[in-house]
Amino acid sequence: MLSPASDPDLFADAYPARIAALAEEKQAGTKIVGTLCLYVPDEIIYAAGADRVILCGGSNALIPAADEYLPRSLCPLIRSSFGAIVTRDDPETGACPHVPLVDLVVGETTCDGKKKMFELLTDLVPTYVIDLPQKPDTPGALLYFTGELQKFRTMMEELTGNQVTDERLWKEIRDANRTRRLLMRLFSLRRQNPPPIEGVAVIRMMQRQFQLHPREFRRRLEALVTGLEAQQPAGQEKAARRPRILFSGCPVTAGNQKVPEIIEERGGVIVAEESCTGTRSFWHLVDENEERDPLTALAERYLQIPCACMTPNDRRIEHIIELVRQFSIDGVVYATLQNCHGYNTERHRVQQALRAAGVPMLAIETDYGDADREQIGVRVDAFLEMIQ
Ligand code: BJ8
Repeated sequence: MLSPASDPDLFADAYPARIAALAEEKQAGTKIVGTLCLYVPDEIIYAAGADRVILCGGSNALIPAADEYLPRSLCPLIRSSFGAIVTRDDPETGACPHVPLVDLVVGETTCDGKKKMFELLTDLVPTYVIDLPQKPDTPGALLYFTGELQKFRTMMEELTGNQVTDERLWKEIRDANRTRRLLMRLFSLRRQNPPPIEGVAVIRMMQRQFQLHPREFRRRLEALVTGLEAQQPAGQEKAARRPRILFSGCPVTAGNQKVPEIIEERGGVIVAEESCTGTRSFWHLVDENEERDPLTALAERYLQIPCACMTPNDRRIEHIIELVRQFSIDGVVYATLQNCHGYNTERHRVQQALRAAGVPMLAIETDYGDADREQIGVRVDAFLEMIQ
């Protein structure tokens, strides 16, 4: 089984090369866009001839710089992301070499904390915000979001000086769907018992999805998936069977794998992640029927992402139950960040649905610090023992 111990970070070596490539691209005039959410369609950014990096911060060290501007009652993801931007030109504290390369931050109206953070960002860096309808199933939501994507398309044309033609959009849609299908194949392999790869290794790879150029990510992913598919299933291990865990909740940003690490160090194995560093990033494809308007096809797909900022969010509950069945889950670890009201409040409905399905759940609310590592470990031990 591929584990972080045997292969600490499957795509780590790609990051330094990526920074060098971004710097060269920027020198040559390519615009670099920074995003913080799955709802911003990469397809439009790449169709405009720009490049994209993720700005979601996972480092605790960047939070103090943000606390000069933001209340401590925001989630660590927002504070860390903001900290990376305010320290972008400081060689002492600036920890993310890709942040100073960004020409435009593209935000989105998801949770309140992010929305207000983007307002402060406009004083620091050029920032554009896409308005996301949060009742995705109401009549008019699709039309409204398609209009927002049209405005974003125009914005990208102005930024880059390139026309975002339908032809370019369809090419990017096809390419992004190829990556989604590869991820689907990777996750299908994890239905095996034991799975051929551990969860922490997958999570670290999924984090790279948002840092690397999609072409490079897809090339490496394809090699990984075909390699794993070529392996014979290991069959039941002689050693004790490890409890199969569904990890569900807030995104696991780079630098913040504490909870997944604890689960696997203590004997569980994560076989699927219901998060933005998991199924939410690839579960739905964009319709490739080129007789349609590509922006409508994109809007349709992106509105299906079941983030807790949506209401009602039955789609997410149904997806969790679907994953529990497909991946033969023994227990769900529902891991959230402190002060993330959406995911923390939605916990109750997830718990109810899992109880009705007879699946145990452990809820963990944490931050980016290490102070609660031992305490979480004790709770994970008890949970794994209970479900074994
Ligand atoms: S699609 S999860 S990336 S919004 S953890 S900042 S929700 S208070 S990151 Fe997210 Fe897009 Fe949704 Fe995914 Fe707010 Fe919660 Fe913080 Fe969050």
